[in-house]
Amino acid sequence: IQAKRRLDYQPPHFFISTVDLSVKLEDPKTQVKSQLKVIRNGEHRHPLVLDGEELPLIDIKINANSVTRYEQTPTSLTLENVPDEFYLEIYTEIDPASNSSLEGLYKTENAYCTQCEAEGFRKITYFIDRPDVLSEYSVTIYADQKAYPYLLSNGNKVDSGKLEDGRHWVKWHDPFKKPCYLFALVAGDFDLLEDHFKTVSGRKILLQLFVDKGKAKRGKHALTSLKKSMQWDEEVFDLEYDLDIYMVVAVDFFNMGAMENKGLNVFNSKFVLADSESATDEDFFNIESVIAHEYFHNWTGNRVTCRDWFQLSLKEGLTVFRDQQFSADMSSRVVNRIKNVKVIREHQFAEDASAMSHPIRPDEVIEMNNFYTVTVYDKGAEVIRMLHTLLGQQGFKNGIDLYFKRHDGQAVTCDDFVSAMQDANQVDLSQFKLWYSQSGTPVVSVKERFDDATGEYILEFQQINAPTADQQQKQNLHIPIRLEFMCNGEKPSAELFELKQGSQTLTKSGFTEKPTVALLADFSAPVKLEFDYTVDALLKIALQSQDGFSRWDAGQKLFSEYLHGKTPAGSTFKVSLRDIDNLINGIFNDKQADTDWALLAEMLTLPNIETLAQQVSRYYVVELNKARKELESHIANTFSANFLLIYSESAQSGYKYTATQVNKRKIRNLCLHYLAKTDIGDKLVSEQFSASSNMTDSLGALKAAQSALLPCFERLMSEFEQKWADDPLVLDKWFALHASSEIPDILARLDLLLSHKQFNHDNPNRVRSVIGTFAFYNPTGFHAIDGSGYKYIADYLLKLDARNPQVAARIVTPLSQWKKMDEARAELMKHQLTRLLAQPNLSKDLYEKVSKSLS
Ligand code: BAL
Ligand code: ZN
Repeated sequence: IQAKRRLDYQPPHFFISTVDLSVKLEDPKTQVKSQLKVIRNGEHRHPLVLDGEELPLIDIKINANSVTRYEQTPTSLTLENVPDEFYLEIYTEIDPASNSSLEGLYKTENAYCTQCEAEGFRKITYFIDRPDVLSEYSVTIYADQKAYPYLLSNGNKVDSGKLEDGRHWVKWHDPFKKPCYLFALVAGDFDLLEDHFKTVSGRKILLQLFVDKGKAKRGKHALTSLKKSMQWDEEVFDLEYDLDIYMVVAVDFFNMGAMENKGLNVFNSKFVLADSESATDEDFFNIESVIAHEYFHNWTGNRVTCRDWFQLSLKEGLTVFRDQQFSADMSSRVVNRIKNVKVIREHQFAEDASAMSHPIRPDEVIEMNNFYTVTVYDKGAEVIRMLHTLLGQQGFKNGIDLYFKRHDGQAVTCDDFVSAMQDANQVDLSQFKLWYSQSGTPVVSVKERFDDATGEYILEFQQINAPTADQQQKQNLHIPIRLEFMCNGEKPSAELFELKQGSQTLTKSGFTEKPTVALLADFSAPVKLEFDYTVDALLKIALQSQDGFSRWDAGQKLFSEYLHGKTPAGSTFKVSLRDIDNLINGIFNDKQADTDWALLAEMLTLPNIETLAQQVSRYYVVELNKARKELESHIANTFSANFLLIYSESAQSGYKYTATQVNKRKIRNLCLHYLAKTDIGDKLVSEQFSASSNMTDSLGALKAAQSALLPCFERLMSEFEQKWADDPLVLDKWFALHASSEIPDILARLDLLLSHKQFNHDNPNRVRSVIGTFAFYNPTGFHAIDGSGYKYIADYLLKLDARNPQVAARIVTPLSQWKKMDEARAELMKHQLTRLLAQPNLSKDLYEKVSKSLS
């Protein structure tokens, strides 16, 4: 299996200016006829090579004449000596019902739909399947009218008609040129919700949301979110929607979260459907954020797209940054920042520490689907955020304006993006650009000195860019570091320090006493910080900093050091239980009005075990988990009166998805989480569960019961199961809670879940809720010392890989992160990886991840 390299990029030999597709949907044979206008790019004699995966070819014509001389392989179709400009007609037949990979055109329980990013279009028809080939599409869809009343594709509906045999057809035309990965087709019977959005220039856009029959009520929040997104992008980035119609379809079988196809987004129903009874506040939040993300792609991704897939972060990093800014504006900036940073520290740092380490713009790829990663997406967004920090909002906006002025309608590179930022601001970003090419998590190590006599305070910074699995040589990066200086009795002062060299000093003078410094405020760069904080300094930052993020971060540091001190990993400095008590006392005394409930909840939450694992070179899973549980129990019992008081103060009736209500539910469920670990736990949790009429509080009760191993857990879980027996999307929460339970017979429990009547091995949401949750979020079960957890996952992946390689390759991630484990576990994990690698016909997806993790 061959890797593709970024530096091997060559422009395409041919362009395709127009595509006229006709798709006749039928089982088992769907006919796909495509007429392409092909134009040679420059002067050369290369053959036309089209991509196609396992496509039965029925006929092929050039300028209406059948072609007999061509070369067909399982992945390509080659035509020699073609004219410089011609019409190519290709007729293939495919079987969407048997396509379990959910890539290309596939059939779900009651609808046909497509997923073409990254390279799925080649499973529908032969094409030059790369993002720098932009074409104007016309699409005609034929299907049975009764079963498939809605036939949808990109752009505007231009014609439709009925046929005699109960079938009908609809023709679509998309006036915007696009790469084939943005093509979409959907056919089905849905409930339709409609609304309108009036753009800043006064155009009226029709918004349509298609959901499963009977689910219309659950679609309202998504539609509202869409309108908010459209308005925000006009207000913040001057970006207006371009077509007259915007459609969103929710489907149950979907590999990703959602897909930004031009004018026709396809969504995993999990990111569309919500009402208070069936969805949590977190679901509501995620829907708003994913709807925004896909909408924002219309400019950052669709109007300006990627030249090649190595540039994926061009659109994803930027669009994640935009959706994060949007979410921050819709709710709390600091709580959103904490949420983003948790993802980086928990998942992205882990990826960097693994064999899959790669820069946000990768250099080598075997299977592109493996690079839709936290590095490309979330670290990519951090890189954009650093640009925003360095250039300021206006400078950043000027860069964006220039980017669209230069590149609208083009397929471009990350370099083009940085050039626009650079030219619009007349700054030199050449060193900054290394963030695109260099992988790994930089360590910024800082030492402080204070001269009593002169009042000078000196910070010595050092950046350490250690080799990673994919790159031995590293260079110094341009790292923006926000700092806050705190002195007794004075207003804290903040500043931005730009670390560019290996070692660099910052000298401040005029202090009458040694200041307390909070480093990396707002997590201004995706780095790990090393600094010999004292416990007192951390307590001061946690309780007095002006910056909510720094307060939270200092508290997390105290919790983390305390916990590592309880394991053989040890800690860099001693934090005692008294220090923890002082911290929590301080947090409670500091509690302010309503708006701070969410931050208070964050401050009182211990770092999760996955994040803790990334802070040390060896992950002592059992010891760390035990220490974490004991600390939670200590906090719960020491501060039970405080928790109980807030628990009752934050009670509320009714449900609305508003910031005030959400924040109250958040703190209240956090209190319940701790109170569950006290002697009133079982009673309180049962009461909340019975009284709750919304999913946030019901799930809060179940999670509290699970975490505290309460006797009521099993009973409440079976009540929940009965109530939601016919709602698989809700049952996913139930599946996941069981799969993450730290019970001795967990594998038997998993077997039961897999044989549940609502479980479906072909539905990625179900598979992720059981198998994914166990592998990622059941530390003691997955890492059982006899290796049974690893074997269970490997056994499942061996079966899953044949059906859905993309999902299999995601779930193998925890197994591939064996390097942090003790020798015994590492060996057991490698043994399972070796078993996987020995499997004949292993997918490219799994092969790439497994082989890298073993090399
Ligand atoms: N482009 C794939 C899905 C997303 O990032 O929006
Ligand atoms: Zn995206």
